[in-house]
Amino acid sequence: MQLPYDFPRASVQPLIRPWIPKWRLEDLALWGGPPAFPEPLHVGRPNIPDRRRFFERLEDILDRRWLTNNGLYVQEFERKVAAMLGVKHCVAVCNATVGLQVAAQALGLEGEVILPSFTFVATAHALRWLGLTPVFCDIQPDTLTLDPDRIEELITPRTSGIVGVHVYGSVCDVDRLEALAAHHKLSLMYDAAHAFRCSREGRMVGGNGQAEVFSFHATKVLGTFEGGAVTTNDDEVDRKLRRAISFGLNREDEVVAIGTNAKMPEVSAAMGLTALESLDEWLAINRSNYAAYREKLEEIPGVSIIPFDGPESRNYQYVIIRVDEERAGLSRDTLVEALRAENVLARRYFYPPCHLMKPYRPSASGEPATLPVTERVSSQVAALPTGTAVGPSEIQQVCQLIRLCVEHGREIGERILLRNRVPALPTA
Ligand code: T4K
Repeated sequence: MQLPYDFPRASVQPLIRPWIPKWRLEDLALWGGPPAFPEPLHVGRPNIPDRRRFFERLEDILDRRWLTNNGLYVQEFERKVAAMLGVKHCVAVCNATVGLQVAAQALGLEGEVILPSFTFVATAHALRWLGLTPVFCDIQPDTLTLDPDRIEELITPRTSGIVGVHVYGSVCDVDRLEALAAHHKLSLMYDAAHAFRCSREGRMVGGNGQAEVFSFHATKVLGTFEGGAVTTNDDEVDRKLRRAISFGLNREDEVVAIGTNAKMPEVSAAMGLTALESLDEWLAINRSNYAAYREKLEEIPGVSIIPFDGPESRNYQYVIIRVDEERAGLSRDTLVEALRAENVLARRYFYPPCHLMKPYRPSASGEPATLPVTERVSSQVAALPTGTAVGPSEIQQVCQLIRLCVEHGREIGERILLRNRVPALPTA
């Protein structure tokens, strides 16, 4: 199809972002000077695929006047994702939050469900929205995923399932979780929002447990504006999912179950299909950004990058650092404040942990959950900008800023304290 307009085809954005080099404590924007980057450097800047291909698909959708409800593009997207992940069924959905809900419903979860507190709040909200009780479990200090050794103590007669989260693409100990779930006759599903194209022991995420839920939100490595997918190898779960995402309809006018509207529209599927064509290129950029950060951060005391080494497939969607306040001389929060002043919009993913958020905090009479690893990690981590909108020179500058902050860690902390001190009221 010949389009009447011309769009740049490039899927990688040109990097024309000048920055101000900073070498001295006084240069920091914390004290009111200009930020290192005139334009903000975001975590989660979307990857933009080939516009011409996308607009061709869009024209086709409009020509055929089939905009949603299991259209041809959704079907093709589902087939391609299932084939890529080596899983039998893929059900495209409007976002991962609702995807988690329809998956939980398809698995028949009820009562209490065990999940990590160290996750984006959507995992907990999805369950709570269905009237389930999230029971928060601690994580392993190395993988940052559900600690299988802490699960059994949380199982009660009301427990119906476990929801693991492959946080940052770090894949849960799926074998041990599988064994635990089987032993206690619990359902098992995964929040795989971060784990598209990640593997464990050579097995792609997608077929673990009874269902896995991916996010294709704009900020994810593969974005469909909003979107997600539930994958499963179980025919019955697939059948229930397809019914649930479309109002519980079996046929045109036969409603056989409680359902919702969780369908992915054609425009999102068109975006997803176009994005799949650039995915390998984006993964390579993410990997090289990760390597550049790792190399530059290696020499900075107290700041470490979450390791993703080894032969596994990773999407490197998030570059996560951990700040050890003792060694770095400044806290994660102070470092994030300093970076944000420089227009490096680092994010505290995930802080606070869910169990300390208002809707999930125990009531005055309740027993507070003790999740020491979660609480420590959550106070130390920050996500740095990566993806196709970030290049090597920007990474170099971000790392230089981190180095500068760590070199003057204690002084920065003291100055911020002084600056924030409320002046005493004059006495009469
Ligand atoms: N489970 C887990 C473990 C998750 O992390 C998530 C979502 C879910 C489930 C639920 O998935 P979805 O229902 O969303 O499919 C963002 C995303 O909205 C959310 O999808 C993601 N995880 C979470 C970790 O991050 P916010 O509130 O932090 O996003 P926001 O709007 O601040 O955007 C992040 C940055 O990206 C901003 O600095 C600006 C930039 N950005 C964002 C958008 C949307 C852009 O440059 N362009 C854009 O179009 O939640």
